[in-house]
Amino acid sequence: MTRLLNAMGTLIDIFQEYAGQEGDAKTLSKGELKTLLSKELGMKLEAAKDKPALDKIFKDLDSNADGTVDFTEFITMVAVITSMLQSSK
Ligand SMILES: [Ca+2]
Repeated sequence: MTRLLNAMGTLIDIFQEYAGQEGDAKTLSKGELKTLLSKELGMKLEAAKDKPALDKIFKDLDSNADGTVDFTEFITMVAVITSMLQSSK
């Protein structure tokens, strides 16, 4: 397994782990997204005051506005954040 294929496999594993927690196992609910952002990106979104921020992130990611974040929408977020990390390196 090459490093890049390994990294891609990790992205799929992470998405499936959180998407499978409740409801449709192929998409992230808002609650699943919150847990993923918290555990995998260290984002603190637990407090009630953080709800507007979470709502905005979810709405921005849900580009087809179906109320869930699918894998394509998830990897778009990963690509944007990765690009930001790369330009600050
Ligand atoms: Ca969606």
